[in-house]
Amino acid sequence: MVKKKKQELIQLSNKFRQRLVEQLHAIQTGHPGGSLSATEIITTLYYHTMNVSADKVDCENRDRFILSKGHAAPMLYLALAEKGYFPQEEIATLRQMDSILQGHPCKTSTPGVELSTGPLGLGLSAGIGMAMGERLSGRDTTVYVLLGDGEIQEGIVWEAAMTGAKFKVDNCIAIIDNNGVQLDGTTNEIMPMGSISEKWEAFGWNVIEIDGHDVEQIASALDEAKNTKGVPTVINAKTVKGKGISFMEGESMWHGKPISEEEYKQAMAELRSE
Ligand SMILES: Cc1ncc(C[n+]2csc(CCOP(=O)(O)OP(=O)(O)O)c2C)c(N)n1
Ligand SMILES: [Mg+2]
Repeated sequence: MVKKKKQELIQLSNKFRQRLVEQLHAIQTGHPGGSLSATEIITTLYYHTMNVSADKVDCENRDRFILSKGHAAPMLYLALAEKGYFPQEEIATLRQMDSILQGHPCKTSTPGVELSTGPLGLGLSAGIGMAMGERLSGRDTTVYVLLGDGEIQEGIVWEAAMTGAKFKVDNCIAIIDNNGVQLDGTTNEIMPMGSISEKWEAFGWNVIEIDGHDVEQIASALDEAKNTKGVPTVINAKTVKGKGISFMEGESMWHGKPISEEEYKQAMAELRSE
């Protein structure tokens, strides 16, 4: 990756973090932790990897992104607004009645959202189906599905994993935001999963392990995944829940907690000094 692109992705990620904190503080609701762990992944997908454009929302040849961990919607909305899918002013309406930006992604309300999500576990099954449809249509498109590490405890994820391997769905790329934390504890406390990478390998997937906050590693893993044929790829991205804000990092409490005035000031000071 050229230096300029790397800088752009890092700066955008920081800008999105600041906007996220501003907005969630303003509305006193929403999910900061899982939005902050997914920041670089979503930014790199939209600003480096995916063939998508706000001018061509319905273009047949577009890549698809599914935010299976739908509670990280605020970060997705920031990336979509910046790309021009809807005016930036809409961000201020987040989670309000009749807003186009609901607490979880809604395909029929928000331009650029490819699948309504929120109930965890469903995105990969839908993504595998979409990717198979794309392949049948002869289009060279890729479907990217972002899952949480707590989310993959859902049984349907493993049905999708088996299906992806059986039908060699190499145009569907799964990314696990592996922050080690879920809603009210660590994944080890709630439901220990052992080695996530070994589990996916056992289900027949090509596995790439990366630091999910390093934009260069994310970009090259996504390239490698796209070039891997005959087998689906999952990127096991090690991340930190609440990344970038010291008092939120690794704390399940910040899965979905309102940001107080004092916390807001400290968070913004930390992000601005980066
Ligand atoms: C089927 C279902 N069960 C429970 C929930 C409530 N819920 C929302 S987020 C969450 C924790 C998710 O943890 P993880 O997948 O690790 O997400 P992240 O750490 O990235 O925020 C839970 C249990 C839900 N949305 N859907
Ligand atoms: Mg998690």
